[in-house]
Amino acid sequence: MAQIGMDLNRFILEEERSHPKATGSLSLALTALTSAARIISSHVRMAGLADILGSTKNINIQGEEVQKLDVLSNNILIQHLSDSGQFFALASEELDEPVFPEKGKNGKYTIAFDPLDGSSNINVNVSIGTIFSIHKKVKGNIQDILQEGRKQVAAGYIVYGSSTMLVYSTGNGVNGFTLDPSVGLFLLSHPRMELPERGKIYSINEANYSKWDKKLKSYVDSLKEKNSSARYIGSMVADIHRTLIKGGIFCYPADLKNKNGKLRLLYEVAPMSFLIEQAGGKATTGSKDTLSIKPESIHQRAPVFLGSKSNVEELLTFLKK
Ligand code: AHM
Ligand code: MG
Repeated sequence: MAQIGMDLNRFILEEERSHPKATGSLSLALTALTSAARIISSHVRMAGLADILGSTKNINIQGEEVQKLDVLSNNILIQHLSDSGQFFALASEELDEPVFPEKGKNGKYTIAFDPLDGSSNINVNVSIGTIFSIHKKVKGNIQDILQEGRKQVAAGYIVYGSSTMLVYSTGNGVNGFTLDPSVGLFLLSHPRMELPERGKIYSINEANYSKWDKKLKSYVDSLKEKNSSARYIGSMVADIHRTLIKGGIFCYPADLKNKNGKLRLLYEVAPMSFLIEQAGGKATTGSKDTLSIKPESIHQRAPVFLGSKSNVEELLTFLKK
């Protein structure tokens, strides 16, 4: 059993040792990712200052052009993940097409990521995050990126909140690590995260109520008659982080305007569903298991309802009525 305070790199290596056939590639892949996360975190922490220092024609004090944080985060991830040599293909929310790094020709994995989710919240100092989803390379072509969520070998997020935390799973439970900024290490702070069987919080953008179908309306109406609380940050990473810890339900449904919802299957819905399931919860589109959808394109969207088992099952009874 891993000890609270264990360094993430040691945790990754110990997990690897428990798989006798592991070659170390996944450990190297995760290590590259966590290095990028530490650098992104330090930029996010400077966001307010960077804006002030960069206000004169966007040139900072070092004479460099100040990049928008989501572009910067994307560049940092592309560079670290490509240089690691572990990734055959990379897909990012910020890029129309996938990248096949020169150094990753023999890489065993593909990765899809949202470099800075919830970036509209940067200017108001609200939590934002990075989300990632890793699959094995199968045939060595673009189709390898378009695999079902169920086939993920690792998934997780980094939340840049009141502290920076990395939460991830390799299919053997979910563990959370908090960045100690004084030494630059992620330390195990939340071992074996598990959702409560039921929670009282529901999280949905109710401004879209008039566009929902009537079954969803009646579900949300019913919650108001019960002992419920509403919380909606508008940063998926932060909303999911709360859901993992406190339970309840998070929803981004399809509606009259967004026929497939808003969130992207590959780098938002699938990795978060994987974590929620690994922590004992449940994830659905309302009609099927989110992890069983075979993606057809990189930026495809999907409706999602996820959280504590009992809350999601209750929602499904409304949707079936
Ligand atoms: P982004 O990837 O462009 O930042 O958009 C995704 C974000 C999620 O973090 C959040 O759950 C959702 O958009 C909020 O959308 P809305 O403002 O429609 O409620
Ligand atoms: Mg996003």
